[in-house]
Amino acid sequence: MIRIFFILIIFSLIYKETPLYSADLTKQKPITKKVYFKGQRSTKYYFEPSTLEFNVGKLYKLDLINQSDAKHYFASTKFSNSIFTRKVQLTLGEKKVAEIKGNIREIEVFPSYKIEWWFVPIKTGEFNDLECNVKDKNSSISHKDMGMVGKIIIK
Ligand SMILES: [Cu+2]
Repeated sequence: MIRIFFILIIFSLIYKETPLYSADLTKQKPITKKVYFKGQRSTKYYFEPSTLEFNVGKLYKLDLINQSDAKHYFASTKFSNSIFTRKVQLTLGEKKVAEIKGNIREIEVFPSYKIEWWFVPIKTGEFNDLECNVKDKNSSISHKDMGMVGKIIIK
């Protein structure tokens, strides 16, 4: 009888050590980062901060917040090729409106709105291609040429 108990205990210990589950990096508690789109027509548009840093393997919720008078793109091909997107989420106030899933290359946000990009960086690198290619309504100069550029670092 005692021997059977002993065997059962051994079995239960072996079971515990065997990884029968699989780790899902997208189910972590997210780290929130914010980037603001700022500026004014005919003068200057910019990302604040203009340098963003992330770590491989962590789940991030990046809030893209447009506080300016124009629509803007958050676009970096190299960055989007180095992450796994869990979702892009639209909320109005506290209310969830939509979740978009799949590969995302760029996001456009309209004035006074915010969108959340949930992702896990999967490759390290330094990317200097963050930019907004919208053209200024008055001058037709691209926001990129007005200063709306940035750098993303994945460590
Ligand atoms: Cu812009």
